[in-house]
Amino acid sequence: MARILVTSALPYINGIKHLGNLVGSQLPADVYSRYMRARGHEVMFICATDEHGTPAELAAAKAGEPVAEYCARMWQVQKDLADGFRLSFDHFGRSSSARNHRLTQHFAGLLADAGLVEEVSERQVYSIDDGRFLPDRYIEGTCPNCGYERARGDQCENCTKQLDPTDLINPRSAISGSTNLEVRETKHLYLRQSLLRDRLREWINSKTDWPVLTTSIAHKWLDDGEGLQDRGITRDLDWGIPVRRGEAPWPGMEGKVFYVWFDAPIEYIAATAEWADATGQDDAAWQRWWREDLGARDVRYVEFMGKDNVPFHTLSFPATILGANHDGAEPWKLVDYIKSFNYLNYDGGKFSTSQGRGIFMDQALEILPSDYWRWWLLSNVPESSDANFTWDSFQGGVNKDLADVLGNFVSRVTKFARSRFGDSIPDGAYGPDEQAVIADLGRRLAAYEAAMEAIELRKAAQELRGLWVVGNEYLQGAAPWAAFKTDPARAAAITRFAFNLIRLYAVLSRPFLPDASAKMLEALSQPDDAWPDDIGEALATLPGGHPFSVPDVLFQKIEDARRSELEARFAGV
Ligand code: B3M
Ligand code: ZN
Repeated sequence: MARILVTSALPYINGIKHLGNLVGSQLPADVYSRYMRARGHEVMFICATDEHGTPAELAAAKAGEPVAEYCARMWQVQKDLADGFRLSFDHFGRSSSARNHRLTQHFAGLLADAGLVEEVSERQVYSIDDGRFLPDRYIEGTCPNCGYERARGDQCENCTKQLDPTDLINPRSAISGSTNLEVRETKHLYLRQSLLRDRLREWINSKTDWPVLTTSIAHKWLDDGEGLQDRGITRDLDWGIPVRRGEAPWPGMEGKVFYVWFDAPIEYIAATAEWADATGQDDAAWQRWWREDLGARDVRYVEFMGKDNVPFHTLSFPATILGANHDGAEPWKLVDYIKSFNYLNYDGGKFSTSQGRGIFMDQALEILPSDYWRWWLLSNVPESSDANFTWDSFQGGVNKDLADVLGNFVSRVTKFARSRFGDSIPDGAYGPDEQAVIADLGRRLAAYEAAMEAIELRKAAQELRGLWVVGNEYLQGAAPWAAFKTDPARAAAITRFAFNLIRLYAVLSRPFLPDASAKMLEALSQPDDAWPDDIGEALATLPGGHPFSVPDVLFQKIEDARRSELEARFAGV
């Protein structure tokens, strides 16, 4: 049994996330966590809202609410949606927690003690019309790297380059749109990441099994030298974690807060501490996940994120972790594997919050239950390239995979058995046809497991579907409804085998389709639901005489008229 720490990129607090956000971190992290739990491993699955910085302030201002109240309200909204999508976090924390305040200040102190923090008098863009500095997202302009016209002050979302507000061409205030800007001096703390370049390079070079998407982005910014420029880790903002050096004040930094990208990844750790607090445990309970000297050496730490977050997780956050142990102070856990994703597009274009284009998490759940979305999103997850959501493709995935293959199998078997054999599974011994299916399923299960271990989720979804198809083809060929007329004993054996297939599918599908899986197990009166070691044995679990019920239809088909109606409704303005 292994110990696996899983984190999903923390969704910003500034609004409800769309399906592109969901499929780029939280949902794949959930499937992986569920799978690893099912395999008997000890899993800690952590997520939280990312509440600081300019996105939170701007969104709260727009909503006309004090930022702290806005964040508390939106945390609950995001938490409810996460529950709705059955995201099985061990803890869904808040980066504004007291734990994160303390831990972020603690890390800053360690970095300062190691000589990795310097005070820099820097030139920041000041908006004369807004009467304030414009850090990060408070400023927009043209990316000097790729020419994208809506780059933000901290990063270009088009080419992923990390930016400084003063880098932008044609800058304007994101608050007022004003271009009446000037550059003023202000003092900030800088993390001297450049001193860690060699260690970071060595570390990244050692990660030969990482997805190319992850390492290519890391190398792009590592090798051009710019990604590891020393960067400001403080801001002139009110909302955030006050700058302190551990527990001590930091002279000269009064009234300033840490930069959101400094405290957000630390929240992965702090949220684990929040979990320990919430479950009435002591510090040792969370430290054994994060501190190498306190039990975390045998933990495998896997991060999930969209590609725009990769620079911060391959360079900035590791710089914090490595820096904290620069002179052997505190050995915190570095990530072992970073699974990153491309973008999901909506009908050939970007999802857009401002234009109401695409589907947001709340809307999705109003239309159909979460399993429908989980299945389409995961079987189309943007792993090797960007993916594209269309209603046509969604309808196809739901109708063909879920309704026609899995749902239909469950319904045919249970209804047939009810009409011929009553309310318990008939008994019967398996023959050569069943043995052939067992051999085929054994090979396919191995491929499914290999894909899950490698976190190749699109492939895993295909393998899972393949497993369902085998059952359907078997049932079609064995035709118990025909056999019943000539050889009822044979029909009984086929039926018993088919019930065992339902149980097997419920167990294997659970990481992808937790609700459907629960319904299938319920229809089988909650049988043993352990992951199969041996397919032959697994398919002998349910004996003759075991009670069952006929479940409600597992998956409703999406009719053409409904698809057209949804297409029109979400086309945007
Ligand atoms: N909140 C960005 C995003 O939602 C950011 C991730 C933080 S992970 C520590 O894409
Ligand atoms: Zn760019």
